[in-house]
Amino acid sequence: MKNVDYKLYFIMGSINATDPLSVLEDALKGGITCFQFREKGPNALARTEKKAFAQSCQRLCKQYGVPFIVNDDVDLSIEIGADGVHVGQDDTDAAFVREKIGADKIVGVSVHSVDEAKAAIAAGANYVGIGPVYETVSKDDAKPVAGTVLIEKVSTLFPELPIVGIGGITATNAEPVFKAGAHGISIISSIASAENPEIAAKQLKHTANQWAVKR
Ligand code: 3NM
Repeated sequence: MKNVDYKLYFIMGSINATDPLSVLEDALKGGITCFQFREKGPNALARTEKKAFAQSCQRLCKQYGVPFIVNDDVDLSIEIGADGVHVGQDDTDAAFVREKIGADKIVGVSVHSVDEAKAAIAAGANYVGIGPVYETVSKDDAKPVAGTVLIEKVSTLFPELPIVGIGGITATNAEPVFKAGAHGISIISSIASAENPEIAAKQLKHTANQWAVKR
């Protein structure tokens, strides 16, 4: 999977919306460019239910030609033929993920320092996620708000490495994330909790198109 467009990267699990499949379809209609299936937390689905829900999300993404990336669950990603896997620092080791899913798939890693970014590149990551840029309500164990400083450092040191900013990003506060050097913005609540997810995605896409540097 080369040339993935990370500009508007939507993340969702079943706990993030009352009707998650319709939210995902609306988000796809609104122009999201990448999707991460993140089934985490105390009320998250497991086993067959998780797989069935993942496959429903995957079908929708295929319909719209949008890459479908699984958070952390390497076995599930292989079983259903997902386009990639995203891992955090406390999840499965990124080099192991790359070895298991192969060279053609996408590996994404959440990083919180230049050293972690270097290690992610060495492990074969295709992109890194950096956050939380702003206050987030969607991740219980989120690190303290970090702003855009690390995005700027990593993009200066590794200009070829796609970076997505994450945490509390909305259409009105996304500009500094792109200006710091991010290729894209990763979003849960400003799409999943929006009154109209399609319009929310369209507004975010408009902002992203306005500020994303042409590469
Ligand atoms: N990871 P929202 S913040 C999944 O900082 C996730 O690594 C983060 O959701 C990190 O757009 C986060 O609702 C939640 O703030 C992002």
